[in-house]
Amino acid sequence: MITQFLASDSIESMTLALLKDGAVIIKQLVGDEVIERFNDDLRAEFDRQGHLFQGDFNGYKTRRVGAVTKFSKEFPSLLAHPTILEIADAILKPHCEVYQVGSTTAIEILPGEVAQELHADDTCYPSHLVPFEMQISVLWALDDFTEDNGATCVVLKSDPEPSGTSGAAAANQKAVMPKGSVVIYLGSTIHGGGANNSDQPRKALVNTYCLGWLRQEENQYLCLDPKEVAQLSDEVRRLLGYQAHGPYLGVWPDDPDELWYQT
Ligand SMILES: O=C(O)CCC(=O)C(=O)O
Repeated sequence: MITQFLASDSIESMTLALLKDGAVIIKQLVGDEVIERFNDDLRAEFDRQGHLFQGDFNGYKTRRVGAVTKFSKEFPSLLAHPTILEIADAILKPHCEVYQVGSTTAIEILPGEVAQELHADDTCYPSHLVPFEMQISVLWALDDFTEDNGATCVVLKSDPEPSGTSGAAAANQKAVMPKGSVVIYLGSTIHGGGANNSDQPRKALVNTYCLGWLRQEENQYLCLDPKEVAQLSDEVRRLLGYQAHGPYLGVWPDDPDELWYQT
């Protein structure tokens, strides 16, 4: 079973379980009002462009919206949620100066969708070359996730795949959780969207945080207009990649941090 935590539990216990099992759930980390505002922000985009990203991997009864910061004023409160950032600090900061957002994707799995191919998110990098995690994924439930509506399927590292099992059957756990909860998984954790055998859509928002010296999976500099970036808080701008990594990577002449490195 994916270990479930409450927001009041210690970050250390969540991080240890995440490293051991590959995935943890934090129940109802944000209230329904946050999720409702976020769902309202996304509805028009799911309907307008969600079908454009259908295919063998994403599914043919699933709608997706990328560049989520562009479409939602509520999203930064999830992206920079203090509990999430404390966990990202613990997993990623030992391997970089600063980490950054890798990708932002809203996913609506419609009734009748089949289970997604199982995969690890860090296959966008040559992750086999390093002995540590390069990214984490944080998937927020925008609806209640149930046994049959497409809850994310996860292969727990602590619960090895039984011999002879492959494909969807190898995903031994489902992230069943109420709306407003999150399932956090490591970049190397095998997982996939579940089959939706219910009569209602299942909505989620997944974003990754990756080491600051990596190329971002989704190009935030092209996703967002500079005027939109200017509206964001300093913290969110930095998370989106608008900061240098140490003194030598991603530098620019007007970098406000430049002096910091000279002291
Ligand atoms: O929708 C989900 O539950 C997971 C989606 C996913 O893993 C992906 O598309 O990479």
